[in-house]
Amino acid sequence: MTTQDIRHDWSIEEIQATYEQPFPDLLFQAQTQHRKHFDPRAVQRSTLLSIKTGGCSEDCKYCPQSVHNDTGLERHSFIPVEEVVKKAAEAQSEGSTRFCMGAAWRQVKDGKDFDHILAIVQAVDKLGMEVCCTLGMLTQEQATRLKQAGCHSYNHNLDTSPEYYGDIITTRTYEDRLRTLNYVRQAGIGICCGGIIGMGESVRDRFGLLQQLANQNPHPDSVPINMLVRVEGTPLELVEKINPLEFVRIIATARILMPKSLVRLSAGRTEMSDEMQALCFVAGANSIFAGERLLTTPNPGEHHDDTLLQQLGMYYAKDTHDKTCAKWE
Ligand code: SAM
Ligand code: DTB
Ligand code: SF4
Repeated sequence: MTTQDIRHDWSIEEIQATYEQPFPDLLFQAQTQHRKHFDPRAVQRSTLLSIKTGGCSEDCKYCPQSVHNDTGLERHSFIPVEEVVKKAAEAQSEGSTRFCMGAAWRQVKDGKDFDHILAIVQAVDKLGMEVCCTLGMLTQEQATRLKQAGCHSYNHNLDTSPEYYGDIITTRTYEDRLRTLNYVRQAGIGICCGGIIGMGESVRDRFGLLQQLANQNPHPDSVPINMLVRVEGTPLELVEKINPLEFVRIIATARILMPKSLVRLSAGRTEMSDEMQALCFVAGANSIFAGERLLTTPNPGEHHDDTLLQQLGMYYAKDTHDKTCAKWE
């Protein structure tokens, strides 16, 4: 295998060979890449907030917010700007450098809802935090307006391989996702793009997802790797839980394929042991979602995370742009 760091031409066979190495070799390779580009002790901290909850028309089989899934989730329309700013300021005082706001939409519609989003983005940007949004599909013009309002990053996941995608979502296509990602890139907004592991996909599907992510040029700035949160009332409620070591291997492979991207250990941490999370950090994960809640499901919470990082001799990155703390270059 070639050792050139940044590549966009990974074949499935190369990804498989990377992933299947003996565990010590895989972790050594991942750590080596990680240490070239990042402080291995620093973890970037993001806080999530659902600003419009439930009632989404898409049929994503994993999602508690889809109208197609009977999860008993309470719907909420928009949170007022002042309330969002208050929550963002709290997150900042707890050590988060990025505030990520999610809306349960298939796509953004122009008009008063989008104007409200733009006002929120401007207000959170003024706090000096990185603003991230995840709102569903966008047009080029909407992406440009988000950028102008101060949106730093846009989360839009590919979720799984192109081959397995249709088993999980039928109301939109892989191409729809790629199109929005292109608009976001064109607008000069950072890309946050990853997927979900543990939805009943094959290991080859996981390689397919990693290939799609790593062959984007440039690589996504951040890559959220979610472990499925099996929510009651979704069609994936009873799917088998993924083997923790397979998950760690995926994190390590993502780190090797995308050496300069933030690899975010995202949903599913309440079901991970501290030991599993520690292995993920050693494998190259260097970002988490903090707080008691993700969008609608529980997350370990500040106290647990602070204690864990302390035990590991690790710390939160003070500023994603602080080169002594997050990125070394
Ligand atoms: N509606 C927008 C969209 O789908 O792009 C934004 C919000 S959506 C909840 C953001 C991401 O959360 C999804 O792309 C999916 O990867 C992740 N997600 C949703 N439900 C999840 C679950 N039960 N477990 C793990 N990740 C989940
Ligand atoms: C991402 O990849 N994971 C976050 C964020 N992007 C928006 C969302 C996880 C959601 C988990 C299910 C929930 O809490 O509703
Ligand atoms: Fe959930 Fe987003 Fe899918 Fe809607 S588009 S069902 S909010 S993941």
